[in-house]
Amino acid sequence: MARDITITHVRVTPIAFRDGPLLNAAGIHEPWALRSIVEIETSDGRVGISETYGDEPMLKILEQARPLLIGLSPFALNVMEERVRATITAVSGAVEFELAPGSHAIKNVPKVISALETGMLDLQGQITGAPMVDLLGGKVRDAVPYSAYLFFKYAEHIDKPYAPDVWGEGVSPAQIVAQAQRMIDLYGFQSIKLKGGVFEPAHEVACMQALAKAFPGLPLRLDPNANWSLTASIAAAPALDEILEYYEDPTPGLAGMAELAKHTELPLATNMVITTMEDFRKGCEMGSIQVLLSDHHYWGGLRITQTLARMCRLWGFGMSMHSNSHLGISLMAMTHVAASVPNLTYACDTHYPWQEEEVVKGGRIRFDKGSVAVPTTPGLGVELDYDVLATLHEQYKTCGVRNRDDLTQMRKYDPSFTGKTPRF
Ligand code: GKR
Ligand code: MG
Repeated sequence: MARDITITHVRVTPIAFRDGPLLNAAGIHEPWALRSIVEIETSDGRVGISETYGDEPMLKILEQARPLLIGLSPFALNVMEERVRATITAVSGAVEFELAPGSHAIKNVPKVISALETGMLDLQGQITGAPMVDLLGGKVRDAVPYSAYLFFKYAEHIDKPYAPDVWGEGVSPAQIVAQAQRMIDLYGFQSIKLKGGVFEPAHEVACMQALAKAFPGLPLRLDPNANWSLTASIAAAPALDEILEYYEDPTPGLAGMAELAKHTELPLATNMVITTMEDFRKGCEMGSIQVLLSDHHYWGGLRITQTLARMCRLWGFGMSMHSNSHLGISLMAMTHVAASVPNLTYACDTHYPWQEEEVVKGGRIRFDKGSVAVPTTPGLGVELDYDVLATLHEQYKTCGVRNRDDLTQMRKYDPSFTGKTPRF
């Protein structure tokens, strides 16, 4: 009987995988990205899985949370949430989004709830024979669209820990167009996002104009990660008004975004100024945004993502999803929840094309015309490849990275780099 099944073990395995020298507002990606893989085992021998941040503070709170599940039914999501809230310390203070939410102590509780919820939903699906999306009310689409997520980048890491990636340098408008072309050829994406906040706004606008020319009709977005002052964001708006589908987090703060909204025709999107329900309320009052990028990893799971989607519908906001460096377990969790959201108005972000390694059986997840098919098999629809898990864990042990730190990495290239924002 399903109701007799209980959770007997929880394992957390930190992993490290190769990541490109991708530039952003904070600096540059290190050669190794960290994640952790959570396995939740039941009395009848099933294993539910999830993927989350792998930074040290995250591992510490996952370790605190592990015993909370023992003896619990995989269906007891509400009890799990209560136990996490009662046990995990949320560091209080202003909620400021960092590019590395894995180290973000204010989001401790939702991050842990999300990691456990995904694994428990995977188990529920396996037990009932239903794909995870069915436990979320069923799918409203058969495949979930993702966008081509472009980055300015160097050709190789300064530390040269392994052979350079196949993408080459991505700095000039022509190189960015070539990067987009390659990504579209490989995955069929039908919209494009450029991670900005790296070079002077005029250069980034020129790259967007080059993309608009090279891919007429394809929706485009630019995300400077709040590294542009309000003045710079307003100045860039007229040129961008003509070519973007939305303008993502150009400038910091709800007030800055609200002021910018008066100077642009573009919808303003965010994964930075609204990361809590309190921000959501304030953002509505202030008119700061028109598109919310959710992320189940730090908002508190798949079910709260559905709540956010309902709130976005109520307020007439568009909705999409944010991403950090991740592997296939996260991609599938995003795909299940995105398939359940009727008002997913824009293709989701994913860093997936930048990752060469994969921890799920069968290797890398396939994209067809830029979309991932929603699994029809029970649960999450992917399983762990234990040999690869062991290899990626070994890489974690030897790589030396314990917390994502794009700033320190950037200082290896440019010792005078301050990381101060907004920089432009
Ligand atoms: O991976 O460099 C990156 C991104 O900048 C990431 O850290 C951001 O959180 O992709 C993200 C975003 O949309 O803001
Ligand atoms: Mg963003």
